Formats: sequence, structure tokens, C-alpha cells
Amino acid sequence: MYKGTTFTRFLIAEQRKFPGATGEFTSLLTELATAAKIIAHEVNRAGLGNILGAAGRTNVQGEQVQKLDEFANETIIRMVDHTGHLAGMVSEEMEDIFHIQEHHLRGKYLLLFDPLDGSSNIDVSVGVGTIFGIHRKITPGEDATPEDFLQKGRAQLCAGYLLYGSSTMLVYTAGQGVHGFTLDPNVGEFLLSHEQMTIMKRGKTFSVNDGRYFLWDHPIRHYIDDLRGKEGGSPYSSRYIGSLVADFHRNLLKGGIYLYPGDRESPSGKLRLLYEANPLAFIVEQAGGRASSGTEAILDIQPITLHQRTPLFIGSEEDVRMVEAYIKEGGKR
Ligand code: AHM
Ligand code: MG
Repeated sequence: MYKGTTFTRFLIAEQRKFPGATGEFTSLLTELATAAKIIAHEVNRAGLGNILGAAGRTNVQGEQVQKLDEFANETIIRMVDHTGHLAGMVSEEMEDIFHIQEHHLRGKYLLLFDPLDGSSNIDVSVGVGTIFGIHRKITPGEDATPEDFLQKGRAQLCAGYLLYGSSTMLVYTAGQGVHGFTLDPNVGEFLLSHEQMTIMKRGKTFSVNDGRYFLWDHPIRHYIDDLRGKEGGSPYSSRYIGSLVADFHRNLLKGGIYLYPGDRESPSGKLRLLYEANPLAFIVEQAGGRASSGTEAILDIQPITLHQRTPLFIGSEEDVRMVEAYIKEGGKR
């Protein structure tokens, strides 16, 4: 495909590779891209309106909800709830499953998303993102059930993210490689800019909140010490934005590892399995990288609850395998 191909045209071409495809998927992703344009517009001018700051409530995770979190959540729901393609949704900002209202048609797909990840960064104009994954409904009946959403990440049909950074990018996979599109603000369309993205087998960068160093277990400290060159050799660079999508995106393009391990305060880490770790894990595997909880591939974890957290090690394959080896050697916590 030539550079500059529209997202919609690209999706239609991909859809043609599957003879039985109905176009529902293409339509769903197109609506998501429209939601992303609306969110990008609001994020880019956030300081001007009355949309910065906290919404005055905490979410199911006990975290402060930002007004833009709510805006992004509502925008995505509004753009996709009526399409007839979805049986239900799960979002970081909603405690329970969002069921498609009676007056809309119900479909065969499930959308799981983090509407605005890294939203504590908005007030200081740092890049934030949207993360999403799509599953097929597996239980009988029209309404989505918890069982539908508690599928392993490996069963995802599609996953993607939006990065609202110095440019707005949409990166997605439907299991046929990873492709990136950049929003041309003058045209108002996502245009193909990064076809068939792959990640280096090994990078030279690590991304972690190392303010938590003394909360980590020994193997993680040992690993990071070694990346810093404690035993000699050339050290890795440290790059941490504190926005998962932005950190992930940089490492996807340049190689490296992002980690949010479990620690003494948060044994399961911070990030949510269903709509943060799983979609990015699908993308990184498609790009030739690896995502792990430290002991198993993220995509092979059997979810138990909608909002469960997981330690996350994601990026270049050899870097992720290396930290897994440190954890294995370090034994049990
Ligand atoms: P959020 O979903 O509430 O925005 O939290 C997730 C974010 C990630 O984007 C980021 O990588 C991480 O939290 C940063 O956490 P910390 O401030 O502990 O470094
Ligand atoms: Mg998040």
C-alpha cells in the first residue's frame, strides 16, 4: 500500500483477504477512528476549554477520574453503541459491563478499552493514549456476559492504540502485522505512515518508574542495576514518559523494554490485563516482540476479573526474555 492510503481504504483492502468478511469489523474500526479524532481534538486544545482537571470522582480502581477520561469514555461509547456490531463493552472508567441499550441492535463483537491512558499527564501537555482490544462473543444469547470478556488475550481479533502526541497516531493489528496511521490534521483522516511495523530483537532503552526501586523484589533491582551497567559494559538509556502508550510506542519504533513490575505496595503492578496489557501484548507479538507477566506470556493469562492487574514486561523479545530469566533465577518472592 502506498504511504498516505486512508485508514478506511486500508481496512477494506485487508477485509478482501477474508472471503467471508461482512465489513462489520471495518465499520467498527472506522467508527473508533472517528471517536479518536474527536478525542484528539479535545486533547490538543485541553488548556483552552473547561476540561482540564479532575472530574471529582474516583473510578473502580480508586483513581481520580479526569474530566477528559470521562469525555473520552463517553465519546467512544457514543460512536460505537448504535452500530449493531457490539454485544457489550468494558472500560477502565466503568465498573460493570456496558450493555448495548435495548433500542440498538446487538452484534457479535466485544470492545474492551482504556479511553485515555496516562490521563494524569494531560494537565502538563504530555502525550496520552487510548488502548483497545476486540473479542468475539462466545456465549449464546444477545447480551454480553462476564465470561465473554474473560477470554485470554490470545483470542483477541484485533487490538490497537491511539497516541495523542506531537502527532496523533493510530496503530493496530488484526493478526496480519502491525500498521500505523498518522492523523493529517488538515485533511482530518488517518493516513498510512508505518506499514508492517516490527520491533528490534534487542533494544538499548528501558522504561520504568524507578522511583519504586526500593519497593521492587531483588531480581528486578538486579536486572535494572545490570541495565545501568553496574557490572560494566555499556549502559542502556532510561526513557520514561509515564504514559504507557507513549513509552510503548517509542520502544516499538526504536527497540527496548517497558516494565511495570509488581512490588511490595502493589504485588500485581499497576496495569490492567484486559484493556491495557492484552491489546499491547497482541501488537508487540505481531511486531516480533514479547509481553510477559514475568512468568508467562501476557496473552496466555486466564483472566478472572474484569479489572484485574498484571505485572507487565513488554518490548523487544530478547530484553523481555532477559528479565524473565532474572525473575526465574531469583526464585519466588
Ligand atoms: P492510568 O490508566 O490510570 O492512566 O494509569 C496507567 C499509567 C500508564 O500510562 C503509565 O505507564 C503508568 O500509569 C504510570 O504509572 P506511574 O505514575 O506509577 O509511573
Ligand atoms: Mg490506563
